[in-house]
Amino acid sequence: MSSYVFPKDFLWGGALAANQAEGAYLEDGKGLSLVDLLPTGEKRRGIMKGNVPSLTQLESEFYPSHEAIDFYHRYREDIALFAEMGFKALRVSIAWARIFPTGEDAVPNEAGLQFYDDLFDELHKHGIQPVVTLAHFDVPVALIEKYGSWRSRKLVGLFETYAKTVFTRYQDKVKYWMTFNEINMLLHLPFLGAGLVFQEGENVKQIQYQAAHHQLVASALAVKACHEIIPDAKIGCMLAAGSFYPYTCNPEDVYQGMEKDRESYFFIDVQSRGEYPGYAKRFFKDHGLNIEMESGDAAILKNHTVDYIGFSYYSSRTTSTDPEVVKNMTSGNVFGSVANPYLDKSEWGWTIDPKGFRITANQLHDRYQKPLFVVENGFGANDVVSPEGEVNDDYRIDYLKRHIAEMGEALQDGVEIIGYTSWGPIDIVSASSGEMKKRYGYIYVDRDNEGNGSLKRIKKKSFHWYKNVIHSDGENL
Ligand code: BGP
Repeated sequence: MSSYVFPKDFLWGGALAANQAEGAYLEDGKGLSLVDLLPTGEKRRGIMKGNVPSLTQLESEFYPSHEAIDFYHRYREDIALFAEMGFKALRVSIAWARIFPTGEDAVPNEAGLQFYDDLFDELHKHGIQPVVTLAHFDVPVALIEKYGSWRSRKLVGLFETYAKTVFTRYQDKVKYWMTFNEINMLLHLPFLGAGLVFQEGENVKQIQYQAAHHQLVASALAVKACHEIIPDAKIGCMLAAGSFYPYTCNPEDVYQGMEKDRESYFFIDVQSRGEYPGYAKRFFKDHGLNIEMESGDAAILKNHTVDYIGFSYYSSRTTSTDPEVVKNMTSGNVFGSVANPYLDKSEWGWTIDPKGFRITANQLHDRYQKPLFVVENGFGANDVVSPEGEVNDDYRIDYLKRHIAEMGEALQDGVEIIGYTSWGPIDIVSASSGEMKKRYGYIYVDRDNEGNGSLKRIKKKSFHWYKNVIHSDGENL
């Protein structure tokens, strides 16, 4: 394996989201958030797509995320373990509904603000930089009920107020920010990404792209506020990345691959280049979409572009125009990828493609010419604790090793990468399934889907491996 030495200031670490780790979902004045309503299992996918029968009905059930791994009360212990691995950065998200329980309260919830103050202090105590996402699949439920979430322009101002509140409060503690987690997820899982709920017969595309416009303006306004309030901070966007390969060299397949990539790049083109690309305008026209924009929007988007491109990378994707090939869909992905015969998959059907990581990083850098930040990458597996109390997750080490090696190659290709925060450094609730059993951590958490387990933390084999990677600046993989 490569013996590339990563830069000394490279931000090694891990990444979490509030709703998947904290638990305490109604504690200390927190309001309900959309992710608090998501069930586990079969029902979840339909709801994440916006087919929501009734919001109130969803409230009554128990989900693993309500208690999650109790990071809300145990973060000190967990951060000490991250520090032991040598983390330089921890990506977390702020739960909007901890700060503004209904999304439009006259004053923010002090207990919520205090929680993140304490969390950031604890990180700094260990020399760990917080990297903070403003919205990680997180909208206060009250705003979904009252305004239909991001379909309403009203959310732009409310989000701006929330962003300004946290920038002001944490200006001395947080220097790396991100606006919307995996902003392109809005097109694939619109309830998860933007709190969108569709009624029978509605024009889903129209609603999605209108909501996307609102998020893009809100994101630009957050960039503006961040630059004004914390001049030495960097604020980025966040893309669920992974390039599409054409299944064959048939130009139709190649063209379709380009179009599918653009479905995602569209968001980042606006956030990073500051304007709607021509292909998006054509798409709106061809589909009869009429996106309402206010007169000042173009200037807001143009003048407040992001400082870096944050992205998650788990898999590449493959596309085909041949109906016979399409029949053979890869299970478990939301991007409509067909199976790639050259690549293996995880138990959850996620394609494993380390080389694709280097390709994607190069493409993003070529396209935007801005620093990249790898804010998610990792391997979800159903880990088992041995009778000796050990978790021998060699498969995870193998996945990460191969991906980090390709990231080193990308750096040597001239791609500027600020850091690497692998997903779920401690086991947390899975976003796609809502379960505990899809685990990513270097640290095992004794908790199952039904809420049983002591919540005890156990270091996995990968814990010691990652520690060594960080200590050797990526040289010993
Ligand atoms: C990304 C999300 C995360 C996350 C991760 C892994 O899409 O930003 O929140 O959990 O994927 O996905 P999963 O938990 O479904 O395995």
